[in-house]
Amino acid sequence: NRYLNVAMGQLGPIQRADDRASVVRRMCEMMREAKALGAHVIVYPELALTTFFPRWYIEDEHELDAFYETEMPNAETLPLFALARELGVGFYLGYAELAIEAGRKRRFNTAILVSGQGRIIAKYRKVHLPGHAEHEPWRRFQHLEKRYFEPGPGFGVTRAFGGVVGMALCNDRRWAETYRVLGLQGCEMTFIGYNTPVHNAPAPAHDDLSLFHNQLALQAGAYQNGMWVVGVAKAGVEEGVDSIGGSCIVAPSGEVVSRCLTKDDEVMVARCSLDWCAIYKRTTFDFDKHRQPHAYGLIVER
Ligand code: ING
Repeated sequence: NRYLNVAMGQLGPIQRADDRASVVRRMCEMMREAKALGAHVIVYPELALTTFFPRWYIEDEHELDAFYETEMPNAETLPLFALARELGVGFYLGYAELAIEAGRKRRFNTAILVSGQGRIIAKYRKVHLPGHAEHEPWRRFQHLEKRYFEPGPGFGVTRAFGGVVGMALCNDRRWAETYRVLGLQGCEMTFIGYNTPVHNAPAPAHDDLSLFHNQLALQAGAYQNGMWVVGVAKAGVEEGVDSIGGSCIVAPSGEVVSRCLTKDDEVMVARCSLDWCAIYKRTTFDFDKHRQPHAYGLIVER
């Protein structure tokens, strides 16, 4: 049995004044906890180094740039990479990426996969950007991911931790296509960090269902593709805005095998048998045997 011991590194709120060093200290403490619990890898949230800045309409470009990383690792995050190498624990980390490509500034909502040797082995740029691109003052708070990020090129998998691992970010988890594209590449476990406000301005009636919808999406994706799914929140009240917790680890059966119970920094673990994927990928979800792509054209037409 290929067991992968996974830790959720759920973060509580990060306030605007909390510098990256203080957040990295929190994450290092959680990595030590995860190691003590036998974890091989720890999953941190989306945009884990700063407060969720897309909640604000930021006009000054320098003010906006301050929330992005121009290189990774960098001075602030090096301690996390060093600890990963010292403990032999890998990690998934979400952050805002500012890349200068062909002389142009490009901004992505990014996640990286780092090995137990402290080396970046994969990078993912968020595909599904929720919210809006222009200032909408009618909202209690903004959700300007369509303004502050470009969509990434797609979903890939990496051989790591003894299996086939994939990455996604936050809103990606609500779209069946995310999991299917990973599943078609043989993905056995997907890491997904998220920042999800309890209040969804366009549909306030859904606020009471925000935890349910989070878990529903993760469970459906896992079961329908015979893969493990690990969803990890940045939770609690940041600058007056409350975000859900609900971090959980879902088995290929669709069952939740571990969850965080608070809305603060919290480490919870699960012993995940990657071999458990096979009984779903070889029966109910044997894609080659059962799928009918000729009937699915609408999904990729604009
Ligand atoms: N956040 C939210 C998410 O998809 C959202 C945005 C909330 C969209 C509720 C729709 C409904 O979980 C991010 N960062 O994508």
